[in-house]
Amino acid sequence: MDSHAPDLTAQALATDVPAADGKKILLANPRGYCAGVDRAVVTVEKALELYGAPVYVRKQIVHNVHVVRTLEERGAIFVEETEEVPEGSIVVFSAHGVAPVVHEEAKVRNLKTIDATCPLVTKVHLEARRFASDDYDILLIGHEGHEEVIGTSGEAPEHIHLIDGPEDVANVQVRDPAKVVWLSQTTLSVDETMRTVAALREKFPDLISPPSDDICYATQNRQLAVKRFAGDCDLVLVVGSRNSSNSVRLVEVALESGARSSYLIDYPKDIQPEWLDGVRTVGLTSGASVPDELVRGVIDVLGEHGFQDVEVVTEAEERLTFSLPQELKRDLRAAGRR
Ligand code: 10G
Ligand code: SF4
Repeated sequence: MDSHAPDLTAQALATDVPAADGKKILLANPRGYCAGVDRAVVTVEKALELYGAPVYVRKQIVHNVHVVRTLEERGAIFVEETEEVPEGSIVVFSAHGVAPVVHEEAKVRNLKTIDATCPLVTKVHLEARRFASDDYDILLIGHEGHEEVIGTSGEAPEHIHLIDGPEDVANVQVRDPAKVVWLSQTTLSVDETMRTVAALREKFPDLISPPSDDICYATQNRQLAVKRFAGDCDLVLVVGSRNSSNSVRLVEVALESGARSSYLIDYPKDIQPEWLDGVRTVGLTSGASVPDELVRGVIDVLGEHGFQDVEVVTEAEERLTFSLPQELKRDLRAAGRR
C-alpha cells in the first residue's frame, strides 16, 4: 500500500493526448489520506514488521475495505471486541478511538496495546473529560453507533447526550440550560453540524462551543475542495467505503453544492458505464481513509472513456504529520529500528 506515495500533481498528470469531446476530470486537492490515517496504517505495518504476525487490530483500523484487506494479507487480524484477542497478544486500537473501558478490558486480558487513536480524536476525548469534570451537560453531535462517538461518549457517559442531527434537538433535556457545551465527531458535514448547532443554540442560548474546531482540518478541507468544483460537474465520484463517515459526507456535499450526480465507489471497477452517459466533467475525490492508488485507478478507467484531461483543483496544501504512538516508537528504538 502506498501510504507515502506522493500526491498526483497537475504536472504528473499532464498528457499529450487531446481530450475527447472536451471531457475532463477535476481532481480535488486535498483528498485521500489524512495525517491520522497515515499514522494508523503505518502503525499496523510497523507492528507487523517488528513483532511479526499476527497482530490483532480492534475494529477496522480505518474505514476502508482495501486498507483492511491489504493489512489482513500481511498478517493483521481484525476483531470486533477485545475479548476475541487471545490473552497476552498484541492489539492495536483503531484511529477512531476507544472508550476508557476498552483499555481496562485489555489490561484484564494482559494484552500489549498500541493505541492508534488520531491525536485529533484524543483532543475531543480530553475536552469531554474536562467539561464533564466541570459538571457540564455535553451535547455530542455525531452519528449514532459510529465508533468515534462510542469512544468519546465512553469518556463521560453520564454527562454526554448524543445529538444525531437537527431532528434530535427537540427532545434533548439537560440539567441546567446555563451549563451546556457542544462537541462533535471529527468527520461530520460542516454545514449540517452548523445547522444542528443553530437549532441547539435556539433552545439553549447559553450553549458554549468547543475550544477549537472538533471537525478536523482534513474533513473540512476535503469538503471545501468538493464545494469548489461540484457546480461545474456532471458527476462527482468519491472513492471511499460505505461505512466511512467522511467519505459519505463528500457525496452529500457534492450533491448539495450543485453536482448533477455523485456516487461513492470502493474500487475503479465499481464505476457503472451508464453514469458517464452525456457526462463531460467528472469531479474526483476520496475520503480520508483512501489510499491514492485507488484514485489513480479511477483516473485510468475514466481515461479509457475519453477523460484524459486532468485538472487539479487545489483548496489547501496539507503538511501535518503525526508521530507514531509512543509505545511503538519505544519498541522500535529498542530494536534499533526507526
Ligand atoms: O470517516 P470515518 O470516521 O468513518 O473514518 P474513516 O476511517 O473512513 O476516515 C478516517 C477518519 C477517522 C479515523 C476518524 S477520526
Ligand atoms: Fe484525525 Fe481527522 Fe484523519 Fe480523523 S479524519 S484520523 S480526526 S486527521
